[in-house]
Amino acid sequence: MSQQLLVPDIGDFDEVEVIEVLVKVSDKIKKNDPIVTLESDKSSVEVPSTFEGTVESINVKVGDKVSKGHLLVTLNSETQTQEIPKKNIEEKLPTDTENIIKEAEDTLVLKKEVKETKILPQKKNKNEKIEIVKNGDIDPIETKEWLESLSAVLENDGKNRAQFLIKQLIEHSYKEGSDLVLSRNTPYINTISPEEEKKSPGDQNIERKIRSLIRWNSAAMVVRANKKNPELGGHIGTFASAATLYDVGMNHFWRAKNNKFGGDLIYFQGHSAPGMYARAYLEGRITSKELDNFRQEVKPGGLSSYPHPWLMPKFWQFPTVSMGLGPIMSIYQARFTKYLINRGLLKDEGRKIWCFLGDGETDEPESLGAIGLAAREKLDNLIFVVNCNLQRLDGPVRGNGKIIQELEGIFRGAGWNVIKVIWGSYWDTLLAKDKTGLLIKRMNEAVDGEYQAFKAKGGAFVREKFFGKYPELLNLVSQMTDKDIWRLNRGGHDPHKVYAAYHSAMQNTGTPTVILAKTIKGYGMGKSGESINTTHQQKKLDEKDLLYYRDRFDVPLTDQQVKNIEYYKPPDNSPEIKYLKECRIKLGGNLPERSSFAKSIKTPSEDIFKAMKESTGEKEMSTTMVLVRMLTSLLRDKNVAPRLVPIIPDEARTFGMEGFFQKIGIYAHEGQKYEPVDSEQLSSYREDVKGQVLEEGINEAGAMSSWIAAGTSYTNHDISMIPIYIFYSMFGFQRTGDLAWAAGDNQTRGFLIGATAGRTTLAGEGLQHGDGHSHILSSVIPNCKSYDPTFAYELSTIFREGLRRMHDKQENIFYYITTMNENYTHPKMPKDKSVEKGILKGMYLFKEYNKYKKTKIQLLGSGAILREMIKAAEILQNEYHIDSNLWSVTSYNELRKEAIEVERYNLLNPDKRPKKTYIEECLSSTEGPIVAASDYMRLNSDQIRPFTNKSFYSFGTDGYGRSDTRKNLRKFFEVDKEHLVTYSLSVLAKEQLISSKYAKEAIKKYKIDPEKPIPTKL
Ligand SMILES: Cc1ncc(C[n+]2csc(CCOP(=O)(O)OP(=O)(O)O)c2C)c(N)n1
Ligand SMILES: [Mg+2]
Repeated sequence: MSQQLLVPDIGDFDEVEVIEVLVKVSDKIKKNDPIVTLESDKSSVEVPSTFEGTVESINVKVGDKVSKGHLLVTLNSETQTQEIPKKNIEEKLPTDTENIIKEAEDTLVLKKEVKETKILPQKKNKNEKIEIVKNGDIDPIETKEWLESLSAVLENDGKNRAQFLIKQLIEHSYKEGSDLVLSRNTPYINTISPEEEKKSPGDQNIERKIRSLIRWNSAAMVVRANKKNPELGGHIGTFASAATLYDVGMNHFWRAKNNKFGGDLIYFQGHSAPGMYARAYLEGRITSKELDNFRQEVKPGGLSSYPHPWLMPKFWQFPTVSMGLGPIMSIYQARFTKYLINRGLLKDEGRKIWCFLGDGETDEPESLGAIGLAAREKLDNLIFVVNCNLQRLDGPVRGNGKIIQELEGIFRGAGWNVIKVIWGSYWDTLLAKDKTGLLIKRMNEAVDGEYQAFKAKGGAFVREKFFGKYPELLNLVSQMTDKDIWRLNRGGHDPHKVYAAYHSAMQNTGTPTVILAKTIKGYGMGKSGESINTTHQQKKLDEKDLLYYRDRFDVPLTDQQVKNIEYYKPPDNSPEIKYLKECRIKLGGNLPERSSFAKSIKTPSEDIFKAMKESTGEKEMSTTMVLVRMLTSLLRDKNVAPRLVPIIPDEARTFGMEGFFQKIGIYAHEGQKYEPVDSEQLSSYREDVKGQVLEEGINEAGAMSSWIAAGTSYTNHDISMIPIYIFYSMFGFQRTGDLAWAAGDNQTRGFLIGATAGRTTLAGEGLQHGDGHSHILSSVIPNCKSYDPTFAYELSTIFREGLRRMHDKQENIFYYITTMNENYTHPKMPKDKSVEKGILKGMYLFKEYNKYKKTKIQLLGSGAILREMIKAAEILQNEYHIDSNLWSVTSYNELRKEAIEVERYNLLNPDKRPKKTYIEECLSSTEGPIVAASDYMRLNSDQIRPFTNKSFYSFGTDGYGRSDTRKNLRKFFEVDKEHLVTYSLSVLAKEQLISSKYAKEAIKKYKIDPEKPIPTKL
């Protein structure tokens, strides 16, 4: 039977243009196959078929304007008529909703029951004096009874029942009107009780020996480097505090990538790098010569100061040393792993993402800023380990408080599974022996400033200041020597406790886990750096300290060897090395190790980009729209389509990308539990567990982290993805520049699109939005290629080349491209072969004005300002008889990079024939001075000034932006056609090529005020 396919509800648009008809008569089409592409003045969207069938007739053609209800095609269809697909909302209520309803119902029943049976306590007379006895307890006997009841429950029915009852009590107290905020904190003791601890299967003796050797070698490499040259620096204290945390992971938990398994991903804390090298040395992956080249990276074979994949691309996977970036990137890594799994692109192998961070590092907003997302998205593949050595660089992290408790509250509140590893096994007996509850009380009371001092000042001090506060506690330790007290260890240094915590974290499902491990900064460094405020920067140990360190960890070196600061590596057939290697073999291989087995993605054919290379005729469109059109076309390329990862920080509608919502869906790990309010519309907000778009909300740092995760998927998941992160250009490099730098280090491959770009192009938004410098900022990143195209064919040429270089040829570069929201017509791509090459190299001759052959000028225009320059060239020709070469400069950054390379070559090869820079190739044999202008600061075009050997004048948008019309803004910043004409005339006069009267006349004609201050002062 015949079915009519009509234009569905397309939102607030009417009379939209058909820009593509994607079917032909007698084509067989399936449901959801695109029929036509419609384009409003802001966005383009494909209309999918709502039934299967054969096309009988087509009722529209390209260029037609259609509205809702317009007949598109008639189909001969076997199947039944179907409306625009409504969401697959199951009749059944989502489980969570059911649970909420059930909980509410239970509450009602409970409330009723309680009402009936409740014996109301005698209300206390308001004026009655309540006597507060010791410690705020008005009725210690009653307290005792309650506690005894709880103990009985714990003993008879276990901790779950006890927890249940406590939860009931809390809920009940709220229902009865108590508004006390009950603490999100648990006491200052380990989360896992000794009875619940999973015992390590490892050989503790041998593991201690191995750990001691790693400790020694890592300290030795820092000390040796600094002996060689104190400039080199390095850290001993961070790894000294974290050695056990890493060792337990390396020996028992972290699985490497191999041909059977994708590998766990470990974000190592930047300052503990020496420890990773020291282990790799024992494993035979790094030589002693390389250890001696720690922090001497200029010659090949040096070891990088911190984890930098750029510098050690076969070793380090994640750059973490700019504090806060590791944590946020790891969260989005865990989320992206789930994204790949949910989209069916990656096998779910239960891989984990571990991130190590310092307790001081948690003060970085990036460290904690995304923990809500991790809980919301149920990232149970994520484990944070916070090394709580209570110190940062200058001193204590929370001298007056307790960082572990603070973090516990924050993470618990966000919905994480929190495991505190505070006390080592030596404390277990004491805690069990203490029946007064005073030990926990004292533990709760002492602040981190005190805990730091306890580990700096010895056992007698701890006896006096910690236990000495209560006679009962003094009594508790009366049988212990000061040495015994000193040996009371911290959880993060106890391999049993750490093993139990890691094991428990591995079992946890439904939430991310954070392990808060209490350690000692500079553990083992003695007087020279254990738990003192200067520990962080300690990079030298004198002979006495080294001997102490050796003895403390029983390193089998003679005094002389210690004095020589020799490394220690047992023979390969020693039990230690065999054990170490066996552990890693069991866990699949070495860590850290970076590799990639990803296949390249074939560059899409030229056809996909064909439409972008044609003239748009009368039709005006912005480059942002061109980009969206191009992405829509790319979604039809079977190689590229599944790999595209559009990333948007809540701006899809600004950029006209809402069409993607319906077409490829928004990723949502729980699918869509509600019918979206706009479900009838073509661009309805469709969330889907297989959704492709990462809609990040207002979160540029998160979006950038997602982009990095996707752009490094080729190495971390062995599948290349093509992330395209689109943002307000002002909130890109300026906002998240450090992440962009880390992305370069990480060899991220993908596109950053600075949309609504240009200081005068995003007209109404003003000072904080008008971007006139993002290209300067992007220029500082060595492997970032940035472009400021004007026309559709320029943009599509650059984009295709990006795909070819990054994803087909697998080059470690990324692209920053600015797109604008100003609508204008786009010309056809010039035929000349040099154009494509020029677009990619940074400039090409757009047009030559050569009518009068008297006076000539070189005009360089970019991005939004190229069109002003075109108009200026026409005025100069028509009104002043001045010829010009008009160049479209797509990238000053690219031009400069090439020029400095050529210049350097020429200077270093004085006897060879000098090479020509591309700038020279373009400009050296041309006539007249150069006038260059862009919508960015003058510094942008000034970049090529030294390479032109000509008079060069830059114009740009230096100064704070402001909101106004584009015309007024361009006049204000002096980059409108009138100013460009006037400045050109003035430049020609200065070069004595024409009389100055023309410039003077133009200043008058265009009402330019020479007295107006420069915009940087306004
Ligand atoms: C963004 C950033 N700011 C500052 C530093 C300098 N810095 C390096 S380590 C450090 C202290 C680290 O303390 P913490 O996070 O507690 O780590 P720990 O060494 O104690 O394990 C500081 C301030 C940095 N690396 N990154
Ligand atoms: Mg610290």
